[in-house]
Amino acid sequence: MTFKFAHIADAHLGFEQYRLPYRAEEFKKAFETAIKKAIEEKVDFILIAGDLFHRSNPSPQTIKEAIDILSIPKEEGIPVFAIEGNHDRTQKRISAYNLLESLGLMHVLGFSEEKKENKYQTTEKVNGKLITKGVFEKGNKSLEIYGMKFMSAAWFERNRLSDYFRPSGDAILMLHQGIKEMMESLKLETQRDYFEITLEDLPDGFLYYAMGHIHKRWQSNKGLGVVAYPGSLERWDFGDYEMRYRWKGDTFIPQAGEEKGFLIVEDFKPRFVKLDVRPFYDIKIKADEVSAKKELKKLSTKIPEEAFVRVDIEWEKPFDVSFLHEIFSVKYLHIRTKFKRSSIRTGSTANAKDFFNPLELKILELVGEKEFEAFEEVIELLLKGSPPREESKREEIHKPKKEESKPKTKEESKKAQKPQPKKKSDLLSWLKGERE
Ligand SMILES: [Mn+2]
Repeated sequence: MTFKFAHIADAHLGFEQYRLPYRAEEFKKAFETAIKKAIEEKVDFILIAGDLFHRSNPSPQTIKEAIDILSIPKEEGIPVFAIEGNHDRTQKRISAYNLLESLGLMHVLGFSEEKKENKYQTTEKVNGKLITKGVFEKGNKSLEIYGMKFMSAAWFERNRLSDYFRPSGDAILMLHQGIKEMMESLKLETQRDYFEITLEDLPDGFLYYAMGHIHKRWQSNKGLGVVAYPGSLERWDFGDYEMRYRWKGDTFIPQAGEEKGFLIVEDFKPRFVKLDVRPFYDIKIKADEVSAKKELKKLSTKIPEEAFVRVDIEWEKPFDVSFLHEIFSVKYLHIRTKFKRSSIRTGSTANAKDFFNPLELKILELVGEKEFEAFEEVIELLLKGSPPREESKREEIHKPKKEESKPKTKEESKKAQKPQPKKKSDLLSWLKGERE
């Protein structure tokens, strides 16, 4: 008799991608479909490896969606084991997961403040900490399911997984972390430095490492165990494309991306189950207006209407790209341009670093990505960033201007006009909380 389970990660319920409410609906649908397919597969249990929710404080509607969907396996008597991800963990004592646990819809694994003892959970003290693990019995076989919510790199500097997670029999370990070897092999556009551990850091002796966090599929081995990431259920961004078209001087080279879905694991061997999700197309072209128009028009016939499309146009001279909206009758179109401009003053190249302070540069970088989701981050930066700026301004205003009337030489005024970038350390020290 073998164990059969579903391994789902990064459902991100409540994520209004590109601020489109219907995308949250689609993320919900994907999760619902995954759960239903898992039940059709007659799994023994379901693992949710973090980021079930997009935020740690999901809206009542999003919580209701989770309740409705997780009620399906509950009615079937299929237990769900879960850990919190970086998106939905909370520093508060009770998270949305604990709420779902109280409703009997899931079993939360990992460090715990209370002893949980029931049919599917047991708690033990390891290294001075209470750790709740899952237990699943089938016939005369027993399986342990260990897990831990997302932990920062700082935690891994002080702790080793093997200090806390030591299997005593057949066991699974569920984590929401990035693994260095994975990040190096995937060459991602985003999430590039999202790793806290290496394969080496994974504790020995587990038969299956059920991973979440990185939104792409990946698989490796650790001892006799399999290390697997199912990836996110829905497409995360245009780097997570279904199809990519790269311009090779005179023609587009198509490159198929990955399918999205989750894993059905039988006898600790994962098998991918595909979900039909909204297609993302990523197009890049470097051409003048006439060729770009012609080639993109040709290409557009290959792209389904329901697709999300990103077009990158690059050329030596700027031109109007509004024709793209006529060419592509798709659900969502994101245009990015990279045009060379003739420099106003010859012999000098403008460098953003000369004009903006580090805070402004960071915000420009975030906002420059038109598809950016970092609104809160920007607001936080602005809020955090404003006091020192305000202070220095105020200082200027209140300072008696002694030398105001003194005429300046050409050289001096030139110097004065050139914005002085702030010390590099300013923003960094503040983000680290080193403000006085
Ligand atoms: Mn995630």
